[in-house]
Amino acid sequence: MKKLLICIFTAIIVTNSYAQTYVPSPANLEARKQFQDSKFGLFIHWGVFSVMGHAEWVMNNENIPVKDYTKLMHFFNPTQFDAHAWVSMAKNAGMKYITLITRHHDGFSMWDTKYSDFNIMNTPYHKDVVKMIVDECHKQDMKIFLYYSLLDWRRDDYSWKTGRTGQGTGRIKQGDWIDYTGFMENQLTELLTNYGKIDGIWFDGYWDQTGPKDKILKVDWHLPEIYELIHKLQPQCLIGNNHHIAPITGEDFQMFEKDLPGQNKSGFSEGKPSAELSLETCETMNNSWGFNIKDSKYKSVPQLIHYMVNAAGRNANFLLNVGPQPNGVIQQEFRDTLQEVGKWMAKYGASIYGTRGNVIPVQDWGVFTVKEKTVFVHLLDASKSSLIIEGIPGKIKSCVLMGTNQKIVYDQNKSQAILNLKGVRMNDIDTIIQITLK
Ligand code: JFZ
Repeated sequence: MKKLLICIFTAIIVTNSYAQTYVPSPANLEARKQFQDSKFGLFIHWGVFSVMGHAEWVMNNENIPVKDYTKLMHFFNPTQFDAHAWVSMAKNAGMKYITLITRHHDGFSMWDTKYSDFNIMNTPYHKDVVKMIVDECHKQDMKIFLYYSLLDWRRDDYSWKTGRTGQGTGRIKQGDWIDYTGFMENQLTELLTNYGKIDGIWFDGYWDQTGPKDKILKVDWHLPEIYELIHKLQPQCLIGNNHHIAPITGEDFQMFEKDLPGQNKSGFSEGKPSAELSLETCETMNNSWGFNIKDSKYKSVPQLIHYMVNAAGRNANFLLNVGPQPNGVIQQEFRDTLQEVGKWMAKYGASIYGTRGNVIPVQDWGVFTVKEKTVFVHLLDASKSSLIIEGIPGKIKSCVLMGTNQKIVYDQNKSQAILNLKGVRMNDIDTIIQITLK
């Protein structure tokens, strides 16, 4: 009994001290830097929901009972899936990391897990997709992040009664929260033990247990324990959580869903961009995350490049999503767009990779990215004939149109630089002026 009490007290002290005093390991700090340098990633929303072609919220939106939804498992057979082709596609698009759904809100596990029967090994496909993709990423020097949903529309032990969603999936039994959080810890332990190096965990679903108005949390997510577990298993592993509030202790990057940091256009992102954490924003290629056969509202190549440039200028990575089809093929429209973005990245990537944003304030005509002594001016508004720039961190040595020898006429005084763009050939997507400082 005494021993047990001591154990409980130490556990409380350890978790509390973790919650207050998370000190990222040197490996973690280095990983944050590399993450910021990588700038562009591929988000993959894939699972049994893909079979229905109505995106990843179908179970909730169509109130499909658990016992019926479970049947989808028997139809998931992506015979044309080719991990090598997917990772190569991301590489050719100029992406440096992949964030893969391992378990979305429908509770389907895309890997060989001991802790749920609703998993990829019980499909006709019968292969560990997480392993196939992680292995291929390791081979191709692509960083790999794993998306893991805190919310579950299927399990009885999830606190579904207090949830905002998942009320129509026919659950009757009351949740058992300790069982549920233990289940998540077991699954995360598998993911961080059996697959080699994992670069990050991308949590989602926290918001399900907050009041829509009061934002009061209805459950204890056990985040200090979960975050500590992850950092204990893999100290370099970066933790992010799509909770839409200010970062919580133990997190290493902050994410903005369908939003440039600081804009909160979606109304989702209430947390102010953090100055210490790495930032990321994710966006869809059409209007859906998971495969949606009815969605053909594709964003154009210039739109997506603008989004990436705008993210980089605000010091954030861009995580661009695809929702692969149930046969394992990523649709042609997405592949074509990614190929075009890749061509742009091959030409102008030096103005994006390894740079930092927010060094010079964002303008209504564009943004700046900075790398050591180089400032890249990204002019996204081709109607400008001159630019007045305040806050350039040094004296200008040279100023050229990126990728050419064409000199830009400029004048710099103490407070500002004026660039004269008369006669400068504007680029339809992004006119990049490369300034080298003394
Ligand atoms: C979440 C997921 O629900 C979605 O399926 C996708 O994975 C995306 C990247 O992240 O999006 C949200 C987050 C919050 C709400 C809705 C969708 N919300 O607060 O209602």
